[in-house]
Amino acid sequence: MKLHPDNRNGPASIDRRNLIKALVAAPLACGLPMVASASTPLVRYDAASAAGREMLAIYADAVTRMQALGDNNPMGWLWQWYEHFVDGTTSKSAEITRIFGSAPSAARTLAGQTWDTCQSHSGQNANNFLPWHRLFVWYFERIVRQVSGRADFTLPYWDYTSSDPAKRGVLPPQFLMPTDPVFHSLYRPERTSLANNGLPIQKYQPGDPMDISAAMAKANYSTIGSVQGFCRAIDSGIHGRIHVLVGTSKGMGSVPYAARDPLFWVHHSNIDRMWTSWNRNGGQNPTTATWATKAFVFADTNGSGATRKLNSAFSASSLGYAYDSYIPPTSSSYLTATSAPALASGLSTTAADRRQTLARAAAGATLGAGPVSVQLARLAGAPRAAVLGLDPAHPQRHAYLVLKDLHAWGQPECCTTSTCGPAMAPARWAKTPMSATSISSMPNSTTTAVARWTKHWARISTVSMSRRSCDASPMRAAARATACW
Ligand SMILES: [Cu+2]
Repeated sequence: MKLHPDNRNGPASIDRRNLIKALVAAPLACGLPMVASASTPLVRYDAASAAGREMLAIYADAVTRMQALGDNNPMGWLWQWYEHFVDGTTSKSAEITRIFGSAPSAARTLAGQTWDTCQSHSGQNANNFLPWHRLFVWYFERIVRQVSGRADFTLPYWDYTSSDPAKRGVLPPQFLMPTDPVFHSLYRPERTSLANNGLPIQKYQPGDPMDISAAMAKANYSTIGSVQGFCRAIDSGIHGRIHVLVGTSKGMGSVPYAARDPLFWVHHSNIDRMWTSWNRNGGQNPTTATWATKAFVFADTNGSGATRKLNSAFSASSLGYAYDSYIPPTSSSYLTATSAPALASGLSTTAADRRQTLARAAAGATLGAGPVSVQLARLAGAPRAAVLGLDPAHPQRHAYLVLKDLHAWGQPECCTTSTCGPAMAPARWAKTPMSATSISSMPNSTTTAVARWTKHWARISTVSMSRRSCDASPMRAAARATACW
């Protein structure tokens, strides 16, 4: 099957889409107030700012102190790491027995309540991801205040999506100094060479892995049907990409080791800032969130346990903090691309939506290390005279390849990337660049990826995909291709 303009019929008539306007109007019309609180919120700073650098020095000292605390201390480094996930070479029960023995104790009980509780990397409700990590980081920050004796401490954020090339995907230098008298504790060896050499971690990745515009433009917090919501888009998108591009399978790149790296916390501070920014830009958290009444236990200051429902973490200001800067609303041009997943689901967002699925693959495909070709079959009724490229006279028209149900079964350290391009196209189109799609790094997660053709092309019958892995871990993924405009 070939999709191509049928010149005998002349160019297709494609009405201008009004969807973009509708999508833009909704979030911007909300006009959320600035962070307001009866008491002045503590401010989390960009790690690259003067205030952020000051906080990193306090942080580095606290990390050293926490590492020196015993494994049985809820304010210790190992404990905080284990609240996220226990060392992958052993198990929670084995570690509890090793550290506490079998005699009952308050700390032993608290370990049982708090360890291995990270959300949502083990099949839990995907919506738990943002509030659970907000609370996890918030209690950690309180512990750092106590350990450091600095009541004014706030956890800096690593602004890896900054448009500043010196910051975009580049670790803060304080994390790269293994022999520095102040910052040595922020270094970990279990990172990729790009990360620990201070180079952009996305350097050899196709496309723009630091682009969060699609996620930030999400209209809903929750995933509805096959339309991914903001929480999942962040979790399986930029969040996972940072993990696997920074860390090896014994570090940030693997859930059981991720929180051992001090970088984890400034990464999640930035993830939390994305959520706060999305809310400020008009994104609404669920109001009927029965899932969010689930309570979790965290270690707090003085080694005590604290129980919190997830929906108590729906606003940063209510927890007493703010950020020194926020991510501005996504420009309307980005919404062109982000609206495509709605199309992929078969849902028509508005009556004015003129987009149409033109072709789809009959079945999913298993991705391997080499290219896998998928045949695109034109749908009955799809216009033959499809304009599937950039037309200077009609800049609003675009063609998309939508990869649905991208699903990775591999271990989380797998760095998975699919690249797409017309495989059987004439030579002059063979190198047509497409934006890269990154499959979630987390196991058993499913996502939708959208790639937009950025050059003219007129004919495509096959899409070629492959995956790349940071290591040799086995991985499978299935993908379905749908062409739309
Ligand atoms: Cu994480």
